[in-house]
Amino acid sequence: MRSLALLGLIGSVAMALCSPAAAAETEKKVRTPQNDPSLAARTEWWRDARFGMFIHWGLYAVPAGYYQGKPVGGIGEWIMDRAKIPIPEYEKFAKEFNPTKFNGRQWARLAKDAGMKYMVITSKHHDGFSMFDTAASRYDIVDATPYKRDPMKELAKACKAEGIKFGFYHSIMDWHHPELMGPNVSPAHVDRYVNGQLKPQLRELVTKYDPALLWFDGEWVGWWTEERGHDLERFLRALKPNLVINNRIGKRQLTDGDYETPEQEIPANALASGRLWETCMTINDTWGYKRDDHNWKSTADLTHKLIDIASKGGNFLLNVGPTDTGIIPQPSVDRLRHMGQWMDRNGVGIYGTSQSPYRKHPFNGRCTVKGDTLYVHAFSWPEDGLKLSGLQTPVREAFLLDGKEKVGFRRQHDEDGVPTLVLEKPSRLDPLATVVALRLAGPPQVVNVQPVIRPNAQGVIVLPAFNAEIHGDTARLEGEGMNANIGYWTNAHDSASWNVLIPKTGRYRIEAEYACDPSSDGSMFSVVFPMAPHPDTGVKRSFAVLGEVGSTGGWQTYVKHNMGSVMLAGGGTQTVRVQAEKKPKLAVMNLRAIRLYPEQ
Ligand code: FHN
Repeated sequence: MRSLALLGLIGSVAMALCSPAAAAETEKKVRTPQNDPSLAARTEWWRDARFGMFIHWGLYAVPAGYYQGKPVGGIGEWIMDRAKIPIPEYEKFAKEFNPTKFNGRQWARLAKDAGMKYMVITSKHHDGFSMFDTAASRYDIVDATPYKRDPMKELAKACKAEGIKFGFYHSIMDWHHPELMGPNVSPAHVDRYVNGQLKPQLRELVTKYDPALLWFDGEWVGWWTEERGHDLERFLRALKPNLVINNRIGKRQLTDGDYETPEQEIPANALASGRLWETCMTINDTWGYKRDDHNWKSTADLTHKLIDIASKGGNFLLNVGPTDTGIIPQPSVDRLRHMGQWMDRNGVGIYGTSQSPYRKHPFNGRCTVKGDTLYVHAFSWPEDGLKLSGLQTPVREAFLLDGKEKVGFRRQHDEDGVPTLVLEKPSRLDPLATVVALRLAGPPQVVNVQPVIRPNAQGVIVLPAFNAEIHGDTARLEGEGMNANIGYWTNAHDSASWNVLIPKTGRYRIEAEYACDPSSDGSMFSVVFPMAPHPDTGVKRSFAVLGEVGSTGGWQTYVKHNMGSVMLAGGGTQTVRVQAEKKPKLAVMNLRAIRLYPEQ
């Protein structure tokens, strides 16, 4: 009853917020569930869902990556642009589009079997072709193809039957309107498109198919403005107040829509702004079907991505690109079914969970949280036990989510005196990820400890990427173990740091192991060491060793770059930091490790 009453309260607050003054107020602020009760209420199902199916399906599935007998590079749904296909030529694909093998119930059932709780399908992509029956254009699947049926009606009904929330992807940019192309689009043309097609079609989508979510895209065009985005959002909220809408309805500002949409990438941490977010990703390399794209991600990789995203409080919208006959490629089906079997056993550790208390996990895996339960998702398990350093809350019991086998545990302190829970290796591990539920004495409290790095047997101090504390929203860890690197370092203000024990004062040669693609014009960085405070003023001091990043031939072609030797003060633990000293064209570098070699 409490939650119903709460919902009632939020519902009434939501109505109050729909007044013009309140709407104007909302448009100006960073909107999060914490500061916007109506956003919290309408996104409750979405935040619980965590996992959804993205579908890019349209005329581009007919050429499937080829035009005039030649392969066309890039993502399949961009073939009209990449191959510079004139509109009349592209329209001819409609006469070949006849998805007789389409079965909406099969697609909805696949999403359900995969453990996905919602589906977002292209009602209209940038090519301007409408995949639903619309009165606003004859360039649609019913009027322009031999199929003559509306698959969206069938799919919406099937999703409802399978308990899958249904949503549309709708492109603002529209290549079927030449008047909207080029640098000087007149506002009158935009008004005619918005009032003559965009809004009428969105009204049709909302009133005929009752979607729970609208996923906008193509908002980057110059003629689409922040104000037009707010106007469109007001229009839609008036049609259906509890519609979940992404940030691409505007210009991807923190004040646009209900959530952020990182694409083909996973943020390093939960978003500092507190905004909801969803990573959308292809299962191979293309959104729309391409007959020659066989670069399928492994099920383990996809499952680890889902877990990583959930551990940061995000959603995973994983894409499939059906063929022009209406078939979802078998490699996609196989992966989704395999993920679904894992979700059947372990979905409790994903659905409705919130972000991990760890900023950096002290083991190869991730955590999620629900109330007093900490879910430990282990990608591998050391023979001598999985160490959860920093967990302060007492553990009542530990068991495998899959089969409820009890998991033994003991408490100890690690070599830095940090309280550590050691989980004994279970009798069997899940090849995708083994999940242990820890029932705690209360909500999990952890000390986000960073391991102290000591010299190895040869006296060398190795600062690897996987042990770094990464600061900022763009740079993030890629890969696992010693092959991991700090990548996506596109913001020069991001940095990485390590806690290091330098046992004695001495001279050390510094080496950086990094990679940098020729497409990025390299960068400058520094390795910063603390110094003793100024003897008179006590002011904290540090010194930096500069390094230059040149092209190494590729983002995964690593070199060991000698940065020279310096005297380092020994004694206690100190923080060593790597930071950019020049704004990169693309990214600072991919950093695998910093090494400090003692010199006699
Ligand atoms: O240009 C589109 C692309 O075709 C695809 O739809 C992705 C997935 O959301 N979004 C845009 C690229 O950012």
